[in-house]
Amino acid sequence: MDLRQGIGLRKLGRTTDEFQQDLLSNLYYRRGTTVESASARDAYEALSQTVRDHLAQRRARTAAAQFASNPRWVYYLSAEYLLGAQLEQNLLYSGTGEPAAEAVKALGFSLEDLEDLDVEPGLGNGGLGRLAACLVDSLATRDIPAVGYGIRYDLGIFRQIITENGQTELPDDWAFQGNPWEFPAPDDRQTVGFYGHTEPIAGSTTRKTWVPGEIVLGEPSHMLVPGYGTETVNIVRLWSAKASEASFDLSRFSAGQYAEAVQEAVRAENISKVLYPDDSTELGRELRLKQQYFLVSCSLRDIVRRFRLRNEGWDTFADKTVIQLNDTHPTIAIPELMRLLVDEYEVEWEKAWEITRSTFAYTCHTLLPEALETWPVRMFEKLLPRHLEIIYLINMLFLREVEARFPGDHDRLRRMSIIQEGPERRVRMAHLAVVGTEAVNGVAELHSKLLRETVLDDFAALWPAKFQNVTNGVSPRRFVKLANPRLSDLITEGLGDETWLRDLDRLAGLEPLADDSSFRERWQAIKRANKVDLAAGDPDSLTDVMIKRFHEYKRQQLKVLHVITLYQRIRQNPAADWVPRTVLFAGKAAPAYHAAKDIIRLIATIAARIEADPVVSPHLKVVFPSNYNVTLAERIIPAADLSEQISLAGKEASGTGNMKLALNGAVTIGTLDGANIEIRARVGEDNFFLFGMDAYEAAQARINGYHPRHFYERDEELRAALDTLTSGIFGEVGRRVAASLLDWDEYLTLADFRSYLESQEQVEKTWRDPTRWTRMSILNTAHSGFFSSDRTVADYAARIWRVAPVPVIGED
Ligand code: T68
Repeated sequence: MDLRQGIGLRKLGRTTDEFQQDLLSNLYYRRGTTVESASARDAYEALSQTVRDHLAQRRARTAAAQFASNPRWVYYLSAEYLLGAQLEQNLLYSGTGEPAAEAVKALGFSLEDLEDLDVEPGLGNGGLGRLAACLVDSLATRDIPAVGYGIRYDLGIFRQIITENGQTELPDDWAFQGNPWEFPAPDDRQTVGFYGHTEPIAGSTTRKTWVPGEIVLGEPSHMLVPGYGTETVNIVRLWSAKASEASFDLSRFSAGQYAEAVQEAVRAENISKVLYPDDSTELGRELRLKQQYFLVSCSLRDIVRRFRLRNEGWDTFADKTVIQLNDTHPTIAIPELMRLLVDEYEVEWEKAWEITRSTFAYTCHTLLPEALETWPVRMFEKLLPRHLEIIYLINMLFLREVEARFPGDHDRLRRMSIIQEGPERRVRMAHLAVVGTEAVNGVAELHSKLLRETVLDDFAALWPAKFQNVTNGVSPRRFVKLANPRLSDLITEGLGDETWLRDLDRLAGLEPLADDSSFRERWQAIKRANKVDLAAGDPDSLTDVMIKRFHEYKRQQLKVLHVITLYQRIRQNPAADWVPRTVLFAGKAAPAYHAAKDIIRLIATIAARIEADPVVSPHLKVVFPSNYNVTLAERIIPAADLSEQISLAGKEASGTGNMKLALNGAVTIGTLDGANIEIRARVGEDNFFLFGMDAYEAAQARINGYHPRHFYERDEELRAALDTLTSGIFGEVGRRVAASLLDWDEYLTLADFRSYLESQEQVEKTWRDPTRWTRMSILNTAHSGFFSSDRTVADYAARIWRVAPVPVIGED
């Protein structure tokens, strides 16, 4: 039997009977229980294993086909993955949904009951983490040989509870009851060094020996990443830190010093203990740098191990390997690969540098200068002494190149250096990432352009061809098919088949149906049914959603000023014909980001006050469900009428929630920021509510001297809203938010207020005409096909990775 070809597996059955038999085997042999005494958890575990086995068979065939074709592999390095719940997705992707539902029913449960037990691994903060998950989905769907590498945090993004006091954070012990979707692979564990010192090697000027002072083990496990409508199943490999045996101090234990005996082991295992709840603000903690190096060191050794299975020379490494850096978090991979090649495998520095540069590519996800990672040189020196030496050498050679191109331009050298000089010298990770990669991309047209013109302008002048744009995308499987089954069925009926799920441009075929009144009615009825399911407010009200991380640049505070204005207008004229609205906020703030937490608390306070107000509450409701995550997003998005994308132009790199909402027929109110611009260009100006300054006007406004009080004084309603906050009726927190807007207003909220309100009036005018609104909604869906992450992956594959699909042949 030729196991390499994946032959010799008993084919798993897809009929209800066969599925039921497999489910029972898992219940008996793996759970060790019986039909009579099976709990919901037993049924959930047995079901998950049965579904997993179907994917594992495809995985075996995928691995065989991919190995046989000896392709260029895509390795996606990301500190974050927000994979979402797995059961429902894997039922869909394995095509076992129907037999599973039947088999589970025979056990006395429903699929929905069991899906409630399926905990989502919250291994990320926001858009960057969810993008990683959409890209691995699309890589598999496009049959591209790929592995995603990440960290298996014991505690994911904190669980959030919203009360009138704002946000409370609780630990998220997501795998407390085990994770049935994961395969441990202890044989592939790696050893990671930290601290220590370096020693010269006789006869070499570039090679050194690094003698680490601490050793930690990295243990991998992987989750299966199936493609949709194809046989490919790729993996995401996640690393857990484990203490080495030597770190247990037996003599201390014997002396009764129990805590001291395990101290070192605890320190080692802390590396993968918790995800930093950080979104865009730099957090200078040594543990975070340790996490980054831990991910990089384990993953690179695994990549090298896989490469060496074939006994090919280093000359072919970059032909067979492309490593995509998801933001700068894994950028230490650049000096780490140099260290492996030069110190451990004795490759000449120049050769190693050529290999390294043609192996890596870097995606930048921000424009906020404070979000560009830098690390103190002294921290690097202590934790990664050899890497710092390598960075110095890379920098010296790089600056020599700059000097040759721009002789005597010392200011340019200072600006471009990987090392930032000053009282505290720091390593600029974005500069290292640009210098050490073949391609650098932003995540939306405007973002990529602003990167070239502002943050990375000197680098774009030196290497114009290196800079590219790859606009983000989202998985239509998760965010339309799974999240919105009613709409998916209607789309399939409208288009005649389900191929749109793999070819999202086909949604354009819905355009003529926007003029079909019976189609519109059904579209509208689905939106309403989704609102009933969400149960957030009156299903006939305009459901106005702002769902994203809390950050001042995203301007939840602008939405708050709008809500207060509506509140006051209604109170002044209760009998008028108000458009009923349900304003839904959801999202988390970093626990140390006090200004963002203030805004959450203010919203909770306002929501309670409106609820208690008999004059206002019939027309306006504010809701703030706790613990926004992928699962909750999948419930809110299908119910949304209006999508709030109101960041200050030039600050949101792309946004991906904007795409998910448009695909589900929500109409956007937004600024010319990030991917909003591309959404508007596609859905059409008439089907998008635009307001506010553009990125150039916003930058100019700051330069010309921005005075928020000027807007306060000139706009009566704005003044009333801010005075209300200052009056204290919404608590001390209202005062603080008002003061920060009046005194500084970093993100020009007050400058865009009037334009935003006018645009909201257009929203209401349109809403009063259901035919017009529903047409807009349909056209948003019809013209959002471009925002599939399948297209994003195709762009990376063609322009950055230069890889082709490797199809996996099915059994049937
Ligand atoms: C987001 N970034 C961008 N960062 O804000 C968003 N940051 O515009 C874009 O659509 C998305 O990336 C995908 O490209 C983030 O989500 C983080 O979560 C983050 C995490 C750690 C440190 C810094």
